[in-house]
Amino acid sequence: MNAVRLQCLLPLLLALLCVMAGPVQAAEREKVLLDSDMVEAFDDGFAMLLLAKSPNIELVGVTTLSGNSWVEQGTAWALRQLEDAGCASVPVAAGLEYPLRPNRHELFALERKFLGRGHDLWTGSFGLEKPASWQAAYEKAYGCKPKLKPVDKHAVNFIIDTIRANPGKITIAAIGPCGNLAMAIRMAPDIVPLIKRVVYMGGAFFQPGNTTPAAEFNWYFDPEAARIVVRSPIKEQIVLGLDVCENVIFKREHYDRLVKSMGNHPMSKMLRNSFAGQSFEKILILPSMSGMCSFPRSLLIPV
Ligand SMILES: [Ca+2]
Repeated sequence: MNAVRLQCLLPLLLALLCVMAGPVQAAEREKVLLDSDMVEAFDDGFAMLLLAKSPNIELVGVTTLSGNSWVEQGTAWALRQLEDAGCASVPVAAGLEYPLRPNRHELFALERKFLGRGHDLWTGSFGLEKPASWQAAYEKAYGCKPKLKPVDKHAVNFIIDTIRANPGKITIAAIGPCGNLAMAIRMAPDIVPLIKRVVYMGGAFFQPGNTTPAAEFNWYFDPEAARIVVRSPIKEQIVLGLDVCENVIFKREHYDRLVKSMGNHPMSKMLRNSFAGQSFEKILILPSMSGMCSFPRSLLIPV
């Protein structure tokens, strides 16, 4: 399951960096808002840190919501990873706890029974116990009190305010379900023409889904939200579905090299924990990660 989720992230990063490549001066760094169902030292965690550390990008904020994790967990993990990476100044705003459709969590098992299962057994927050708070999630994960805290603003309002304050300047990397962005558009439709672009990890177009035989996890988690956002007249939307993402593999040799290079960095233990277990041995030994440098451009599907 881990390999599949990680595959979903690497081409997105490449696409972001490609889209934003060019003669960018240090003073004109591309402003990116990352909207994520955050995990620890894995796909979305790597995305956040790469964006936070990229010299061409200004990561203006990280907004979290439930999906691969509960929003409480994702918020805790975002804060801890930014702290460990020396990026404590990046604001984190916590967002939606549930998909837009009422009682969606209760119906997940039933839907899967009738629709069938995809090749990824990961069920995210559909199958996890909900923490009492982001602080509780943090203390359970790290055994101590958090040093950082999220901003005192809901993620939906953070998105609205950030877009309005930077008209035409913000790229949104939507690498989780689309609930935060959908709510922002519903609450403040004036932001739609002010968004520079949205780059999604979502959907499966010409291949089977990973959660059901037809559906990819992010958009299956909250299909109403995805519909609202994708159908909004945003200037530029780039969708990287499973068709792109599952061509990109993170192999054991890449993991070993990464762990070695990290030495005793605080995130080294986090990384080892994320990749521990049978799933790595069984699934991650797959075709070369070099695919991330040669994935077919035709699969960057404009909508
Ligand atoms: Ca994600």
